[in-house]
Amino acid sequence: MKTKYFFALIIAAPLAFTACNSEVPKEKAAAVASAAQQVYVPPGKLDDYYAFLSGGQSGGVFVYGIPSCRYIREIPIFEPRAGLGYANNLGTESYKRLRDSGPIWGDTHHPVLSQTDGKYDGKNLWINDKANGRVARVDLHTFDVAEIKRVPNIQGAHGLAAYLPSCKYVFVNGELEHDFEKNTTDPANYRSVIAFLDGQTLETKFEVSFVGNADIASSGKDGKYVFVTMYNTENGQSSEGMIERDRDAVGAIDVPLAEKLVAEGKATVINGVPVIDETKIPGVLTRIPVPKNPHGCNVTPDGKYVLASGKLSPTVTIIDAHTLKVVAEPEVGLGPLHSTFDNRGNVYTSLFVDSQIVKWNLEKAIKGDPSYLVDRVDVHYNVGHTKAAGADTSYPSGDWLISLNKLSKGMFLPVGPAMPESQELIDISGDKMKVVAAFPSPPEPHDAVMVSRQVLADKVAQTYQLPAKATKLGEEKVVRNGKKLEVFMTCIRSKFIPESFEVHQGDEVTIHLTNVETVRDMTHGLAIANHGINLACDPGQSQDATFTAGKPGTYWYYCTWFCSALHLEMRGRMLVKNDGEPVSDSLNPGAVPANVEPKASYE
Ligand code: K7E
Ligand code: CUA
Ligand code: CA
Repeated sequence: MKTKYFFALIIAAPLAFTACNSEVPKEKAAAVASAAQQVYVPPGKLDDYYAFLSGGQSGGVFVYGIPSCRYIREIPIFEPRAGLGYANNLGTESYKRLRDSGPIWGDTHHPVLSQTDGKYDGKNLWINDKANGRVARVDLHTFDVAEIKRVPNIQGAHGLAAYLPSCKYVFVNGELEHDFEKNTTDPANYRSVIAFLDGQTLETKFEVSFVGNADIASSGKDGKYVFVTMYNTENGQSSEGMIERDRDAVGAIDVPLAEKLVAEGKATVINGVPVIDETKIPGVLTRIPVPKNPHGCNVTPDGKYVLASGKLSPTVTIIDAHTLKVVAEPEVGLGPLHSTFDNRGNVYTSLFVDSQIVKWNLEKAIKGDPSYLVDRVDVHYNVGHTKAAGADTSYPSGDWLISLNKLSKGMFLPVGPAMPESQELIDISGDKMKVVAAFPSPPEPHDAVMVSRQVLADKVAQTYQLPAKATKLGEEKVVRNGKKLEVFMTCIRSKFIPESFEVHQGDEVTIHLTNVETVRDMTHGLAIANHGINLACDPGQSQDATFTAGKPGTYWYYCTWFCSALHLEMRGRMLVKNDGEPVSDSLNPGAVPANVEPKASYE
């Protein structure tokens, strides 16, 4: 598939196989060399795809380059990340946004990219927090969290998808049943909801409530139905109770009908949200019976079918996405969890129990052609989600597929009793699948989404736009108000201004730090010795740190990102005075000998 790095590999491959892999038999060595060539992206060259992996209990998203499998960055979302200056400090906006929405931990499962005309548009990435009923929006111009909102009435906000084709809503379904109306503990009152959120503001516009639960979500492509798998139609409260029935369901929600009912005032407002109770106003939710306890829910790229992966059944149920009739139920292997698509009519289903990806032909399976199974490949080990490039859009690319494996066993150097999760990259461009690489990740990716770098090429910002509240160079100041001190500070290579300020022990200090750099990547951090403060301030960004000044003495603040040859000199002093000692509000009190003006060189 990729030949552009062929020459580099001619040099690299023999080295690799004589030095480390002498046990690889000759015939295998050729296959390994060709796999290495496919994923080798020389330093300085860019990958073809961004892969966004949900972080699971790490609470954020990890960005990798494909095909090199190189880790590029982390986007912390539902958990403070002090090292990145994210939500780690009282003063930061990220802290307020996260705190206002609930606990400072989250469990991210399903990254979803925004689309226009059936293609990724590179604007937004949405992700759920299963643990605390929240959804976040990441702005892909900056790869930064733009919004986090609590979804009323939901527990276990699990399946997440964008309502297609418009993306005017993202919708999220509750996996965990509870009584959000009367707040009783009586299982007879348990409901779950599917919540429809404004794609930009994430305000919950309306919800559909029902008995049982919903697990994984996927949208039809024509603005009518959205689909969810439902494994607890029993409304069971024990694992036995949840597997009583032979068949559970795929739920199809008629969105235009739900909107109409809301507009007609047929919904009940619960905790500020109009809720259509499906037990009282039937018709909005159609249950399509499928084998017991289905998991993955995936609409085909052409929007014709929705597939429910069997999990406990070795089948995938194929449902006509318009008539809602089951058209086929092919057997694919043990523990089918999720399905994804290429551009040639094939489906790739993850098999958790078999530890395999199975490739099968959709039309053949529907026609009952016994040759519908095309290929299967072993993965390592116990695959959960699998996702092919572009598979959620109308135009899958058909080249790469990621297998997100729950266990890595002996794949990597042992690092104690716990081992990393593992992803494998599979070339699906040919008739046969080829596993070409494996890469570990922090815990615990559930799902991934890949977007071509071209989509984001002209979208990713070089710097932040200075916000209105930003301190301008030359307008730095110290403002004292009783026990509160505000320091309006700028930073640029290689200086903080002011380079010192005075304060009393116990005063509440807020530093408003603006990075006035205009060059990409010139991040400056602000750490304050012995005060637990670390900001990361990217070019054009303004960040606030609020803290209480410690016992009297000198505390240096310094830059935490190695930014220039004078990085180490990029520091200043917080001078904490004894009670009763006078404090100066001039910039840089006592910093330089009298009548010498501080003069900064910003080069
Ligand atoms: Cu998408 Cu892991 Cu939340 Cu399946 S879930 S594996
Ligand atoms: Cu600024 Cu280091
Ligand atoms: Ca069940």
